[in-house]
Amino acid sequence: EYTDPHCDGKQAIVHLFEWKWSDIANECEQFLSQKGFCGVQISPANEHIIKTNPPAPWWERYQPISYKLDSRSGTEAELVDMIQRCRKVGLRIYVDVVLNHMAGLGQSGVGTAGSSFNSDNYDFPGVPFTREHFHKHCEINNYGDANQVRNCYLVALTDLDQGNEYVRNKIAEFLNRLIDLGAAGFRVDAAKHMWPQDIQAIEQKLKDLPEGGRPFFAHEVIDQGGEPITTGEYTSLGYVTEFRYCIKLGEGVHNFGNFDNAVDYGWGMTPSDHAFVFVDNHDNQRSHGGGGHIITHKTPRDYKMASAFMLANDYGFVRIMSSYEFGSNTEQGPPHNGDLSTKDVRINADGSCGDGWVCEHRWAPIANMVAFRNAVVGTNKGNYYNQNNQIAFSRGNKGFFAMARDGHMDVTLQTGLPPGQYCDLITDCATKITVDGSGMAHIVINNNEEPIVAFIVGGPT
Ligand code: ARE
Ligand code: CA
Repeated sequence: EYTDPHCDGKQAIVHLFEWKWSDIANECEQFLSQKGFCGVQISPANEHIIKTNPPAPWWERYQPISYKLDSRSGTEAELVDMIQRCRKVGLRIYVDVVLNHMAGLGQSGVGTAGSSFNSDNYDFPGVPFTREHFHKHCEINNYGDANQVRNCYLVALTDLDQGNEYVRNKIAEFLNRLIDLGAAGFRVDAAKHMWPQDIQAIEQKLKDLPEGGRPFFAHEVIDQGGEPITTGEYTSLGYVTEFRYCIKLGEGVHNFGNFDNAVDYGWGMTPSDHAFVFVDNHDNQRSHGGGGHIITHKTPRDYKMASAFMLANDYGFVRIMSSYEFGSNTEQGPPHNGDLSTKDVRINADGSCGDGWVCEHRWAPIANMVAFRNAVVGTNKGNYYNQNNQIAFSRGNKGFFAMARDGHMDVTLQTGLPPGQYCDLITDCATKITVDGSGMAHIVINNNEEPIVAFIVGGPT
C-alpha cells in the first residue's frame, strides 16, 4: 500500500532540490520525459520562514508557517501549472511535506505567503494552529529514547501533536489539496519523529488520486542501526528511506568487492519493495543528518559509478539527487539573485547546467541508466562477475551492465541476452556490443571518466 508511484511502471524519480516550479516544468518537457524518469520530488511547496541572516539558507523551507502554497519556488498558480505540464509529458510530482513541526522557537514575523507567526507563543494564524496543538517543549538529545524522538523538539522546531484530531485534519486537508491539484505522492520529512499510528490515521483521511489509487509515500526515517526506531515500523505506510544503502554504495565504489554485500539484510536493511534508495540526499551531502562516508557530486567519477550501480542493481525504488554547488558553508541556499530570489536554472548548449546548478541527473551515466532500470524491472541479477574491481551482471534476459574501477575492462562474458547487436546506453550508441548465439559478448571499457557499459533488449540500435 502507498507504494505505487503512478507513473506507468517507470522506476526512478529525481529530486530537483530548490528548483523553481517554472524550471521544473521546463525540465519535465525538455529532458526528463525523453529519458524515462517517473517524476520529480520537489522542495516543500507550502509557506515557510524567510531568513536574511544567514541569507536565504536552504533549510528555511523546513520551517513551515502555514499550508498556503506560496514558497520560494513559486506561487500556487505556478505550482499548478508545473504539475499539469509535467503530467502532460508523463511525469508525476511528489511533494516534500513537513508535517512534524512548524517554525523553530525564538522566531516571529511573516512567512512567504504573508502570514504572521510567533513560534514562542505557538501562534500560526495562517493554519490556524495554537498552543494546544503542540507538544510541550523538551529537546531531543537522546535518539535511544523513542518517546523523546517522537514527542520532543527536533532542533527547537515547534513539535505538532499528530495524536490531536484537529491537527490530523489540518494535515490531511493540506495533503488532500495537493492530491486535488494532481500530485501523485509525498516525501514525508522527519517521519521518524512522528508515531507510525498517527501517520496511519492521517493517511486514512486521504482521498484516492483523481485517476484512482492511493498516493505514493516515501517516509524519511534515518535508521543506520543502533537506535530503537527502525524503518520496519514504517513499511506498512509506504516506502521508507534506506540510509544504510548510501554507506554501502560508498564502500562499493571504493572497493568493488564490497558490492557483493551492497544489500545486507543481516544489517537490517529494508525489504526491496519498501526501500527508497539514493546515493546521497540534500542532508547527508552536506553532513546534516545521516552519517557514513557519503559520495556526492563533488567527486563526479565516483558519483557516476555509485549512481550507475544503484540504477543497475535490483534493490529499492530509486531517487536521483540533483544539487546546486556549495562550498564549506553547509547552510548556503540555492544560487540567488541580488534580492535573494532563486536563480533560473541555466541549461548550456552541451546539455549541462550552469549558474551554480549541478544537474547530476543530466550526467550521461545517470540519465541514460534510467532507461536501463525501466527495461529490467522485475528481473533478478544473474551472470554475476566481480573480480579485480571489475563488476558485471545481467538483469534477467533484459539487460547487461559492466563497470571497471580503473577505467579498463577487456573480458568475454556470458550476458544471458538473446544474440544480436546492442547499443551502449552510456555513450548514446557510440559503442556497440555483439552478443553471439550462446549469449557471450566481448565487454570492453576504455573510458576513464565514465567507466561503464550498459545495454538492454529493446533499446536503441
Ligand atoms: C535550523 C538550524 C537549527 C535551528 C533550527 C530551528 O540549523 O540550528 O535550531 O533551524 O530554528 C533542516 C536542517 C536543519 C534546520 C532545519 C529547520 O538540516 O539544520 O535547522 O532544516 O530549518 C535528524 C532527523 C531527520 C532530519 C535530520 C536533519 O531525524 O529527520 O536530523 N532530516 C529532515 C530534513 C532536514 C530538515 C529536517 C528534517 C527538519 O531532511 O533537511 O532539517 O525539518 C542521527 C539520527 C538522525 C538525525 C541525525 C542528525 O543520525 O539517527 O535521526 O537526523 O543524527 O541529527
Ligand atoms: Ca514529533
